[in-house]
Amino acid sequence: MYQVNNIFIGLGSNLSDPIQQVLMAMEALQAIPEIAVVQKSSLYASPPMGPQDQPDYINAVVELSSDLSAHALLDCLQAIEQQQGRVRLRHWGERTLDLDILVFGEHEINDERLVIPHPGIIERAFVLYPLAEIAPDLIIPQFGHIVPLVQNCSRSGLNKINLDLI
Ligand code: ROI
Repeated sequence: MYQVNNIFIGLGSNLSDPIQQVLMAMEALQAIPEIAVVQKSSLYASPPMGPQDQPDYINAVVELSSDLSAHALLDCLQAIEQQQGRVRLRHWGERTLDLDILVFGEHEINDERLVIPHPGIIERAFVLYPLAEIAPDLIIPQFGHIVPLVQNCSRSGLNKINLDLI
């Protein structure tokens, strides 16, 4: 197995104490022997994309290195979602925890389980801004350098959270 660097995971929650959901998911990732958490973004609050009659989200991005395949990593992410009691009430609706593989090194994957790079990256401020915070030089396969992507994406009410105040 060889190590893949520049793996980026998006974290999101808007149910059951979202800040704790995201922090616990970061710890759960750190506890997996085949995964090294290289960087963690700040936490961000954002209004929902999708139906507006749901709570605001907490979002963050982490950078990993791992010798897992993308599909084995997805299995790990889904196990963490389940351990944290994932519920998802409706399509584009509220959820306890969402963990998405945004970027998997240079790899491009498109099959029934995974589309990588994640197609939502470029239109989602709650993904792009935390990603740019920790990887300002990132070049995303298919989408290019992160700087113009961020410049073309309105913040849409995204706010960095100061955890010292909580
Ligand atoms: N909206 C925000 N702000 N953050 C999310 O993580 C998020 N996740 C989703 C949908 C329902 C699209 N909306 C979101 O899956």
